[in-house]
Amino acid sequence: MEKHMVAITYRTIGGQIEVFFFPGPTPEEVVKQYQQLIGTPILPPYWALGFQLCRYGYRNVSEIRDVVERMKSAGIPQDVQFSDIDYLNQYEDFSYNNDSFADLPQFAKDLHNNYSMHLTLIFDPAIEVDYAPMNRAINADAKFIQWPRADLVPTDTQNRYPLIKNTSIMLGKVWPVRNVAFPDFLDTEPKTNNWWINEFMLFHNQVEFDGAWIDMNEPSNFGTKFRNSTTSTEKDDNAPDLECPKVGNDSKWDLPPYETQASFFYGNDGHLEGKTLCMIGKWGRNKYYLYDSKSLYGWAESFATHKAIRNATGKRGISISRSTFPSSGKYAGHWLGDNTARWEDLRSSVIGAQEFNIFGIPYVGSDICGFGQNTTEELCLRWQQMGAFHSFSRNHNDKNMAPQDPTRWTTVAAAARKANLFRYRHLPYLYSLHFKASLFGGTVVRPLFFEFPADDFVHQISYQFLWGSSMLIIPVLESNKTTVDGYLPSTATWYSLYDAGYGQKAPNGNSTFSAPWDSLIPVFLRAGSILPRQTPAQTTVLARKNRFEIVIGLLNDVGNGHSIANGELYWDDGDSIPPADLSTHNFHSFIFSFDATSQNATFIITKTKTATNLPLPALENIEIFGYQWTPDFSTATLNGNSTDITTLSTYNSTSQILNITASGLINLNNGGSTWTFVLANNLPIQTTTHTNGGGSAEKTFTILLGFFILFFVI
Ligand code: MIG
Repeated sequence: MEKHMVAITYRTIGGQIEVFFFPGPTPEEVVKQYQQLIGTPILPPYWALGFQLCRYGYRNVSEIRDVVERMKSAGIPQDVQFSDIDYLNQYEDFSYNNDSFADLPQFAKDLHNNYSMHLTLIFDPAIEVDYAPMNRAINADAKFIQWPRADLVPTDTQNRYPLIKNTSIMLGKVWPVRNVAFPDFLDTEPKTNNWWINEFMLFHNQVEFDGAWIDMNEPSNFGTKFRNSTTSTEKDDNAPDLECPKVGNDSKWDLPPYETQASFFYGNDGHLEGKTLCMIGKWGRNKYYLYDSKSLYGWAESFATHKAIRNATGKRGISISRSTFPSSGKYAGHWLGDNTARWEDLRSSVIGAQEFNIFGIPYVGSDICGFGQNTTEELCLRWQQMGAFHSFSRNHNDKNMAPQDPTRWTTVAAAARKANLFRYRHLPYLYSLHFKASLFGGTVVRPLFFEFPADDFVHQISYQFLWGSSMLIIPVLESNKTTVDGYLPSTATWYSLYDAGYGQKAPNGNSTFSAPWDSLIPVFLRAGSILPRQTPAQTTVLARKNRFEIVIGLLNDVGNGHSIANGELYWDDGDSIPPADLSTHNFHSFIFSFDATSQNATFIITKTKTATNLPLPALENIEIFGYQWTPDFSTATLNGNSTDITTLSTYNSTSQILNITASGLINLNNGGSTWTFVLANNLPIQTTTHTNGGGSAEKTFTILLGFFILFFVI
């Protein structure tokens, strides 16, 4: 590879810069080294890898019940249902609307008990200042972002609220009718976080939610008067706008000599305090100016909410945060924010998910079908197909937009069903990738150049990606297509895992791949890989009870006529809270290896760690691509004992797909730590014994006779 010179220019107006160099040398190693510094990513619960549905603007619970029911009737796997701020009573955290959402507590129970599903609710950081949670906060001495001195407090506004009138809390204006305060998640005491955790617990006693969606945590404020603006954003007199100091020494935080690039890009009204709080605000118990630390707000809220969701639910839980910072991935996942229902947004989401994997936040995805503006049937279909390959896979829609859940169009429903079923079948692999990232660091959804850094061509590829090292995805990202152009790195061999040429070798280099609406998008398995999979179901809770399966893409002719492949599986209960040191968590891990020659095939499973009280479904299906010999099913043995695979197993010499299937084939629960499965091939006929070149009937007879004699000898 060429060597490149890189130059970076920083213009600073304060602060402190720390520069770290990670030697790699491969990109994946750089990410792992980076995560040694910032922490490895959180392990999501297994259900959080299921498909999720949301929209802004559900009018009531029965509307949500309907969509969940429609998804189920359409057979589209779904694990999580969301409710946006619509559920709240007057947009106040830790409340729900007693009219339209009165049924929310029962709905949560029904999701769990009748659907095996989970519920994620939105929580905004801003707390309305005159209701019970604020009262408890004040009583607990919880802190909020505040003015650094009492003389800066706009007393007119402050005096409106008995609970806080003697405080220096900086009041903003977000969704609630009256003013709001922003919890001080950097409070070191940590009274604020304890109060936040307690609110989650109290609210969970009412509504049994499973996940937390933390939005607006940049922090976002609607009513901050722009300094040059004559117009006010003020909507009603009950909640005056925030105004930052504009003159004198106090103005230096909000009127520095240069502002951020982002504020310039925002246009004429773009200033540091625009749509957020004043930079003169302080938190960390009056220790840090927002000027220096504002970017940590979402991080700090993620840190607190990670604890809150676990304390409230007693389970692993998950949070999704809009604002993140390095090391946020240790506590939360991320959605890529408000996109628009446009093809360019679908495309940028493919890049966004790869970037957040590089940032150490692999639990990431976009608003499938697009958030803003009305989507189209075709865009939504292609987005569902692609989004099924992002770890956080959620369809989400803005308030006044037409419904876009996948059941809205029969074509999209069919495509989403198919894509989700494929995803669910391969979740044991996706989960293992997350498990490994949590244990050792690294990416889950991976750019091609991470796996093939020496292949110059892949450095230009943004719109394809991998799951780990073994599965390559080529999404369709343009309208009016029934094919997609893609590139398969030529230093590897690839088998199709999708409709066109399933199980067959795919051409290396640049090709045009078939991708009609009713097909999966092109997906390929890297030769030399073994992926664990599982028969899918409507939810992951149900799928986890199904049989395990294995798919093997053989790397042929590696030397001495061997064909080989390797893989692994990490498996736990998927829902318990793991210890801080994940390596001591209760989990199973297995290594798979496959080695075949013209003589026979040997598949070895080695258990490298055993969990207690965690029985696994049996492995009952092994599908092998690129198998070049005709196996003799009657010879199958497991740990030296004959095992009957003859009834359901198949081999196709044209496609070279070997499918070994038997009920109870490999019981992964029984004692040992190694399973060795051996299958002999039908040996080429020994021509020396047939000098007359006898016909095939004669050969079959000879072979049968041979077995017969063998049988007698035994
Ligand atoms: O002012 O909660 O990014 O996903 O639907 C918008 C309503 C507030 C922004 C989030 C979006 C969410 C919306 N929120």
